[in-house]
Amino acid sequence: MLNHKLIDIPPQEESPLAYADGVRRGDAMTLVRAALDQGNAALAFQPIVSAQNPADIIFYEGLIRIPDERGRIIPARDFMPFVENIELGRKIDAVALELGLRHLLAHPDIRISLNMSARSIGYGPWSDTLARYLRRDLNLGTRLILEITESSAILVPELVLSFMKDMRKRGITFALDDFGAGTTSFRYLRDFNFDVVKVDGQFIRGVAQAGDNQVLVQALVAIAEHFAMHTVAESVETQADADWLCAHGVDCLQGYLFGGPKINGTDAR
Ligand code: G
Ligand code: MN
Repeated sequence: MLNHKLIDIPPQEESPLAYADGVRRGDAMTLVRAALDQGNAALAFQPIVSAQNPADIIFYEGLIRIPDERGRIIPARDFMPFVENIELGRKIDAVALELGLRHLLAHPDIRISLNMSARSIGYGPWSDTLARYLRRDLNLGTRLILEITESSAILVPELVLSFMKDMRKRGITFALDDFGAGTTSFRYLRDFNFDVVKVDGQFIRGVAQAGDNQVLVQALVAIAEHFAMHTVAESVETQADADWLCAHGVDCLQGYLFGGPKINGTDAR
């Protein structure tokens, strides 16, 4: 893992957490704004492999990365929480989409998944970018997977449902990201009818040894199978976990065991 900090938090007398969070938020926003202005955002790609045959790469997830002032790579989890509910978050999604679709166009033999927030559906620059690429290559959608978290989808379920209906006509498939991490609503799970669910990494890490996680993963896989959704396990880090997941019917595996996110071959975890 890259050992980075957005800021050095000074010693604090009063309410260190609130203070640090406020500074981090401001700092994250400044970093993101600068990276977007300077065109410095990049996508890292991580393989998702077949559980039965890990040499078979099913698709790549594109993960947005921005450099800090010293050129170190900052992963999305360190800045997205601070910007995902404001326009900067929409801008990041639009840039990630543009970079991902460009990569997809340049590499006709691969499939790519891209993360999106449900809020971006109504953001002009995001939907215009998608429409522009789909016009340019009528088959591009068949190689595109859009990942949405459930917590994001249930904010605007009607909007997400009609968007999914439209985009499925263009061949796009949909993945429910971080399955199990939020408040899973079975009603929406059924209605959204995702093609793929990605089981959250917190249930996967160490699953071969952890009885609780084994029960939870088996339950999530049973639900997915019932609704004919493919399953991906996130954060597969050990061979023992991979073997357990494969033996319990998980279709695809993603994680450092098979390769971390890379930008042009360089590690970008
Ligand atoms: O929310 P989403 O699942 O899209 O986020 C994927 C994130 O998980 C990426 O930032 C990626 O760097 C990270 N990641 C990918 N593989 C692993 C892994 O094997 N272990 C851990 N801890 N994180 C991972
Ligand atoms: Mn994802």
